[in-house]
Amino acid sequence: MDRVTGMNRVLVSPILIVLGSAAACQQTPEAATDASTLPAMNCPEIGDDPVRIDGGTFSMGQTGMYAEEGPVRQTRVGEFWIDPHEVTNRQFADFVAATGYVTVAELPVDPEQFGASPEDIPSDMLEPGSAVFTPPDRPSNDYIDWWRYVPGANWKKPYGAAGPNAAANEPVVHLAWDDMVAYARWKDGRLPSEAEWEFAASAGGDTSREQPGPDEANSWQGVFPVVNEETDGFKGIAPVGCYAPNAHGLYDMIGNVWEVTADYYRPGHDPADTNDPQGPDADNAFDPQNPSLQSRVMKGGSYLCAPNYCQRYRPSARQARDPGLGASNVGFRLAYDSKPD
Ligand SMILES: [Ca+2]
Ligand SMILES: [Ca+2]
Repeated sequence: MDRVTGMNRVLVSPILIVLGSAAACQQTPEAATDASTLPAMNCPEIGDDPVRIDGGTFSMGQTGMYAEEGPVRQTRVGEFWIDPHEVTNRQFADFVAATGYVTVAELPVDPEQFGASPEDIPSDMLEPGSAVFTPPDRPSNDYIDWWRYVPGANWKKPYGAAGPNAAANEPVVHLAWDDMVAYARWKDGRLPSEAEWEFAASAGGDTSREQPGPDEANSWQGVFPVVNEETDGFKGIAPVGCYAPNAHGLYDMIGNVWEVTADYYRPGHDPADTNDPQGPDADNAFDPQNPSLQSRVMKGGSYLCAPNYCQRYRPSARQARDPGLGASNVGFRLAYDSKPD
């Protein structure tokens, strides 16, 4: 059995440094809603077989929402295959069992990555862990108030060592870019390009500014980050497949967890790059919030997207993702060049 080990955290976001440590926080991370308290939800068992997406041309991008989504241009993508749902903990556990892989969030933390003296770094942050959504007890517009670095949080323990184990049919979270790539190689797949993901998510629909309703996707109802009415049935992550699939038969493209794509991030699209675009080169990646990082594009929004915050639960919406740090609302799904075995 090969033992595959994730790369060290050579890319660490300044966000990690400014995140408060869990010990300094009065609140505790929220576990997913107890299934016994949920309204009746249609969460059928769904298969893992990838779906073929015929190539085509579509209007990629959006105007009138966030500036980074434009310009709209007719964009072609070729045929590809894509997972019908976000990669689940069950699927990732199969990978770990077969390879012995250890994720970045489980590895020792190198103090040198912070660029500061070890005595200036909170001790919690020198322990393996990940970023966990922790709702504040007062209204806030500052993400520092609801993201905490939680030692012991990783894909197996999404809310930290004292929390529940990861549920088999929920999407795997707390992975770094290298972890996703390692899983993709094991599955003979790859992360989709942003254009492929957006083409598959829009599924022939018109570009819309509409956010999905609570019966359409796992998002946040109420005033984020304080009031979570959970009228969609889930306070946090939902198992995959609880909401109706799109016209391609793909579940949870919008909402539940963000999905990382292969493209490097920079604000806006290159208007000339319309034939199976792959995003900017690494040298041209630019994440305004983390200028020192080569961030990736993530798509679809998450269970934390609300009408008053992060109106990015739409196919054309996009956000930059730190490649070296996982989070409790970020996952992925794979694409394939041909039908997988
Ligand atoms: Ca929800
Ligand atoms: Ca999703």
